[in-house]
Amino acid sequence: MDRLAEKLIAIALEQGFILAGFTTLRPLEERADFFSRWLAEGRAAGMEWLAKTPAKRLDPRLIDPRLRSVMTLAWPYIPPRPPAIDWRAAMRGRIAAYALGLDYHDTVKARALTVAAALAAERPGAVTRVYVDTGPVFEREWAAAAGLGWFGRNTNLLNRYHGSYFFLAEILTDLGFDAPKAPYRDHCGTCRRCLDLCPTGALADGYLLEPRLCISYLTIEHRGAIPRAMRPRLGNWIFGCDICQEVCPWNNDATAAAPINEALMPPLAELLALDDDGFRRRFAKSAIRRAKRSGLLRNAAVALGNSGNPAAIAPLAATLANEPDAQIRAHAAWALGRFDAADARRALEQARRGESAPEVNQEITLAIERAP
Ligand code: B12
Repeated sequence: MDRLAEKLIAIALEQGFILAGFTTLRPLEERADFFSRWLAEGRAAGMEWLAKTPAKRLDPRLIDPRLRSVMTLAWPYIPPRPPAIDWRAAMRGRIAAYALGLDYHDTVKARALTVAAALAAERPGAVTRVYVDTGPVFEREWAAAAGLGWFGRNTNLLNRYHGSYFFLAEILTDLGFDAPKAPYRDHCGTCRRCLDLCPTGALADGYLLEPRLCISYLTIEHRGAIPRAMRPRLGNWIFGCDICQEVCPWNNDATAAAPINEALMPPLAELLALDDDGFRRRFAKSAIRRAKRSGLLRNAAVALGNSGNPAAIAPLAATLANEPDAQIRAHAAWALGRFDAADARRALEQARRGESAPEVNQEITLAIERAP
């Protein structure tokens, strides 16, 4: 490795990155068929931005023809260790560990920009373009090619010492850096825990994820109604999902050493009561704002329905009666329909008399009929 590469890796580690490497940019020809099939099958679902510039995603030099190589970086986050409480009794939701604290798009990008600035200081005039999930870049592909880890069966990038609880960032540059001599070996072996234990069956052999079944997609990216058949399967996940990482043996040690974190399980009724201002104040700097208030409260209503706890009926009834957002009312109606209880039925019948949105009325009717 040349001296500049070594120096930049040292700077990246000083900044707090745990892994850094380099590789040469090239067209990802071996992924072209896979990706066009993936798009044609509608797997991008509501993430229409994934389909926008497929050629650039497959060949970053189309972003800027001067680009020659990439420095890839991994930034760690605290693995999930929720308190061992019965979420149904406590009516607590579950959020993915990556979403705790400040939004990584901002914090990690700031650190990567510092590394890019160091590169530019060493080689004045060098072109640098920094991404942290902020452009048409197949981030895991470049990280794997740069030797940071292997493409796991759960489709996350995995490293033997760091598992997968890290974010990826890239500095694309016109400088030439060498790729590692040998690829990082695949260590999934015959393990299929992520495939077997995904509650919605979103993962299949062949590094294949079906976002339309993935809880992470449904709770973060999906807009509009959550398909009825999927709602019971979300359990209490209200933003993202960590199951395919939690069950991965390469994450065991890190998880066991992590502190218990109450914030992974926010009280559902409290979330359901957030108005626009409350949502903005609470999540202004968090990745959770991506779901918007409408998505997060929709998810909280579904989780309260899944809790089976009769104490959830009162907050759901209040939402059905007073919530201005029809999508949230519709999911509150569905959730009330999960309870075989007189007060849930009364709330539904009362709401039906004043409800004007057809999609909410339909949910109310199905809920009163206690349709599956
Ligand atoms: C879209 C997206 C999602 C979507 C789709 C996920 C997916 N697997 O594609 C949804 C919303 C579901 C999602 C969920 C999550 N995501 Co996400 N996501 C992205 C994003 C923006 C693009 C990914 C992408 O290009 N998908 C397109 C499809 C085609 O990818 P794919 O289905 O995995 O297909 C690839 C493989 O199948 C591979 N392939 C095909 N054939 C073969 C053959 C062989 C031999 C091999 C090795 C590979 C291979 O090629 C395809 C292209 O790489 C990236 C950031 C980025 N710009 O790269 C973050 C990113 C992948 N996500 C990230 C994270 C943290 C998550 C979650 C863990 C968040 C959470 N806790 O809820 C989950 C994990 C779910 C999972 N198992 O993937 C991190 C992953 C970090 C890591 N260590 O890998 C990234 C890199 C963001 C970041 N900057 O850190 N995500």
